Amino acid sequence: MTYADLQLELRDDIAIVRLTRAAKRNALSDALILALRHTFEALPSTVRAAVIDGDGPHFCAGLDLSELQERDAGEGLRHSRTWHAALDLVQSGPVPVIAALHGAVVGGGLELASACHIRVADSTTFYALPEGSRGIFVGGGGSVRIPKLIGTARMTDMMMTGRVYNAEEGERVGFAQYLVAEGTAFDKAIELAKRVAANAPLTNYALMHALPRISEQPADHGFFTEALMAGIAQSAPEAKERVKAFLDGRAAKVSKE
Ligand code: 1HE
Repeated sequence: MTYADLQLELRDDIAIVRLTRAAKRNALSDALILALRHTFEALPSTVRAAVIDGDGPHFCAGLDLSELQERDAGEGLRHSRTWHAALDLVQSGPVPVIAALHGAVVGGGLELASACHIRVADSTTFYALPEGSRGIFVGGGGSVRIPKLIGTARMTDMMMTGRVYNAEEGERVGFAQYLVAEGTAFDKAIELAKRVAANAPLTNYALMHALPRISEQPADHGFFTEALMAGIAQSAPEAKERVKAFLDGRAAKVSKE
């Protein structure tokens, strides 16, 4: 399947999903949201991790505002749910996803980045939620995901005052886990994706599906769910082999280099 504004490239077991609508700053049209959804639904089973990247000077300018004009309330609600369905497949789909950020990561672009598991930002990155000044609200899961990264107070401030965070500030408050030099976010994302892809699939599954649930459970439930997940993970043959490899001196030690 090919799409006008999205490219899928496979490099061994890494999928590279690239927004290719640079002339419109990778603004997310309905067609592009659908393309994202279909791409993550149909990733080949050989893929172990994915990287999302954007062509041109900006990662993503958010919702395609030219499509907003004609919707009534019911259509707006259904439209928001199409974003939820697509971004849920990024967050809870087949594989861990790493966002390679640069330039504008704004509005729905920030919602897309927030659905990824790891965010790598280069020094040109900036984050904003212009929904506040456009008279609208987030609709792509931002009110659920963004407070988990930076807290409700910071998100409220961003939307009420139009505050823009630069790359350093964005890393400090928790938008990105990695901050790298200009033009190097993609390479760093690929490097990380290779490491993620080398994990036992059940470990990645636990991190994508168990950890977010556990962190929202009351402690007593969380401890129990953790114990269930730990029991399942360590009983897998791959876990036994990896532990044996370490004990036999065949696996890498933890190193601060
Ligand atoms: C767009 C969009 C867009 C650019 N929808 N067409 N998002 C926003 O409110 C952000 C709006 N965009 C901007 O503030 C700026 O475009 C950027 C800071 C991202 C980039 O600036 P710059 O100077 O590099 O580009 P530009 O000249 O502003 O834009 C280039 C073209 O892209 C131009 O079209 P052209 O035909 O005149 O060349 C722009 O109109 C077009 N463009 N951004 C449509 N967003 C699920 S709810 C989510 C709610 C939201 O995401 S609201 C926030 C929307």
